[in-house]
Amino acid sequence: MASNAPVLKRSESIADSMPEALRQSRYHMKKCFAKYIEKGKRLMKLNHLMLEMEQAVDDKAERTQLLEGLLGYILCTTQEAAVIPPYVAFAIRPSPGLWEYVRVNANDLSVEGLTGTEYLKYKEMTVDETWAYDENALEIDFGAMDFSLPHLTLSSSIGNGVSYISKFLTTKLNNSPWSAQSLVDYLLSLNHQGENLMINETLNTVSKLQSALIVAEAALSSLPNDTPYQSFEMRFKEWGFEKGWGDNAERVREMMRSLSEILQAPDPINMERFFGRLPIIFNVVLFSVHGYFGQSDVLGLPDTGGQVVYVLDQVVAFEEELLLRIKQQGLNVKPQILVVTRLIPDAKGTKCNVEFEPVMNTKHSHILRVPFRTENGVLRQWVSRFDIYPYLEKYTQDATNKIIEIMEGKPDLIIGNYTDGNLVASLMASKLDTTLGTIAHALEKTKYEDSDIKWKELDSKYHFSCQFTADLIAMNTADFIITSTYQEIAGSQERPGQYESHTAFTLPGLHRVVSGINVFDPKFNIASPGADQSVYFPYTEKQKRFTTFRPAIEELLYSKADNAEHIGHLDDRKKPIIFSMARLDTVKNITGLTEWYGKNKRLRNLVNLVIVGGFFDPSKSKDREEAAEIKKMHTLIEKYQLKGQMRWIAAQTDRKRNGELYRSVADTKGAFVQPALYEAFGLTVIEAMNCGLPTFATNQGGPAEIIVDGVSGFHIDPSNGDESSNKIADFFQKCKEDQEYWNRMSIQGLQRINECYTWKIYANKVLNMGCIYSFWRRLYNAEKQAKGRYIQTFYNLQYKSLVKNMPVKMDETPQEKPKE
Ligand code: UDP
Ligand code: LCN
Repeated sequence: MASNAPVLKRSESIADSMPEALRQSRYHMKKCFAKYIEKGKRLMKLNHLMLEMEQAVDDKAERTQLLEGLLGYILCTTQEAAVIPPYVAFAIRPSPGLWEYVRVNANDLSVEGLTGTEYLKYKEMTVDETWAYDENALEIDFGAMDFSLPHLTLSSSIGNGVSYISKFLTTKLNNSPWSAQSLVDYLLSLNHQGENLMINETLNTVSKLQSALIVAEAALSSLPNDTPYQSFEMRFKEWGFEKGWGDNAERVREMMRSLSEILQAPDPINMERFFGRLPIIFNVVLFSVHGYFGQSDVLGLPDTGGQVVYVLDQVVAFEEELLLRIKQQGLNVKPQILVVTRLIPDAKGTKCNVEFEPVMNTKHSHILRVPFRTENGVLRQWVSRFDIYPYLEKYTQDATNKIIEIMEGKPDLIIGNYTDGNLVASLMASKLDTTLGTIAHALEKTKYEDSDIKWKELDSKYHFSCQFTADLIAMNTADFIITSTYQEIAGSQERPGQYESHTAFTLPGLHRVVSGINVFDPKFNIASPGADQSVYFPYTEKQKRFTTFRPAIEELLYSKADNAEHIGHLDDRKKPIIFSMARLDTVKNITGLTEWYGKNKRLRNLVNLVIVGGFFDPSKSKDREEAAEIKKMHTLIEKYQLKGQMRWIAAQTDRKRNGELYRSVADTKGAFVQPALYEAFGLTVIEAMNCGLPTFATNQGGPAEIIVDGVSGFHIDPSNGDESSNKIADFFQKCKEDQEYWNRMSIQGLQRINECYTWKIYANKVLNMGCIYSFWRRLYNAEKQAKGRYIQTFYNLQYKSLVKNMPVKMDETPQEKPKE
């Protein structure tokens, strides 16, 4: 958009202002709209609209003037347009989360506002007119169930759910005695295995609690700060207080003061802190269903990327934080965390056939593996995440029984990961009435262009009809949604977020989602993950480095011969290395990076290229996309004659060695490059930055937020290979001229990590969410129940019938006993 473009007044809608904008350039616009409709009905993206506008308005000066006006602004904020001659229906997104729909009649340039539903119908007409005109087509409207719930209004506040809720609760408690009593009732309900915590029935009203707090605070004021709780426990119990306030007089006093203030005149900061300290969460279940999920030898297997790393690191961070909180609450309780995944009998040398396994670096956390069962017995082989849906309902029942048996009761918090884990988590949470958080590391919908409207074409391969339906069920069941970045929820100025793309979409012939999820819902929160800093630490920390890997890494990077682990070699080892590591999915664009490098002579003269990912024989890949990418890599290596300047290393499974690999690349004064077409978060980006490796990462998705361009690393545009490869070359050129430049970028990357991307920050935030949303769901119980009924209907009537049509793997064997 031109910098001086007139922006709409806040009060004006696009439908109000567009007629005037069209009138200003009526002659050109008539030509332009004639061009848009000349090819008949179709769906157009912004680049098509712009291209055809350029063709219609061939005078450059006129075009520039036009683009600098209001019309330019409207066009630039258009995401797509459905052309049904003589109409062109626009989906316009003036800012993150905010959409407007209008239709323009190409004959007379008249403009009318459309509702979201009307726009979706235009979109459907491009592929299926019968469905679009069907008055009884199924419409899914989760928004209709949410009308009485509070919502954010500012795009800039999206993702700050906890803070919004704290403010909202503050106002509610200030204005209504009913809410204060709800808080008392909630405190009364807190217990651990039937033993009361915080207060008992003696203090069952606001006024009784307030009076008792005054007495207790007076008693505490005479005690030294470090007086253990046990020494005044009996007296407090007589007054109606139970354990959980703190382990010593100081902490109990702080907590009681906090509550007194909340009951007198609440403020949001105090509110958030108070909830974060309440003894609510002891037992947590994390679902990460599709495998392979293991602690070693799984990375690099299909479907086993960052999610496994994330969940394992997450458990360690949760356990540490829970142990600290429980100690400070003065309780003697062991937390339990179960990571629940699938047991795969054909485990391919991994431990994915082991039922119960302690999580490394924890004391009380375990992996529980539950097999997929069908009427023929246990399913032995791995199943792609796209084909997993038929097994999930039975899996949920089996997993729930097993979890309750192990935990001797129900968990306090359930967290799902990815579509399958989220669906299972929602079914279980609804059944047990437990607080639910969901995480979608990557929602598939945005990864494939027009995946909604083209669902019929894609369904046999990807089963998106099931996936998107399952995603909606999980998002709407969740009490809170944990995201890694703002982008994940509401995208950027230019691009809609992953969740935002579920606001309104349509699967013609199946259902029209008029309100799938609202990104202004306060359930959305941002908690970015970190990287394990005992593995990914700066290359400068020489005494900590894993020197035992040196010979292996030397061989991996520099030996001359091709073998099963690497192909290609580096002739000039004095050159810095640009390094990338990822699964060989199309979206990771590793082949794109290889091509950019191949084409850019200047870059080739400055640096070598090292890639880690996939393996070399496409016929051995079980993954459809991976096989295609492997073939492409071979073609590119040949085409650009890369041997001598490029090393391609097969997927690596040893995290510690990978940590040392990043650092070895840093030793060469190289850089990490993450060229993905879209990346939800991008763990490799923060791993590299933790190792002090300057990083270039895609501007599409999470990395755009992780890195401040030119300060803590660099953004690259995956759709503009020349610009990106030149940006990398410029960096290395500059490093040659200014010896300190590389060090500065390395240090600034590390600073960014330590300020924003650590597991400690993450665990603290997420457990606070668990606590505050446990109360929130109680407060809005009636609304939750009503929505639950709607979700249940959707699940039973729609999801289950979709699943029935999916193939179930047949080569199963009778139930066998899993290894202990
Ligand atoms: N990884 C690995 N070996 C490989 C490729 C990737 O160990 O051959 C690890 C990588 O270090 C990171 C994770 O897998 O921890 C990938 O996470 P990321 O978020 O970058 O991408 P995802 O695969 O989850 O989409
Ligand atoms: C899945 C992805 O695609 C990545 O972008 C994330 O970094 C990873 O999960 C962990 O959250």
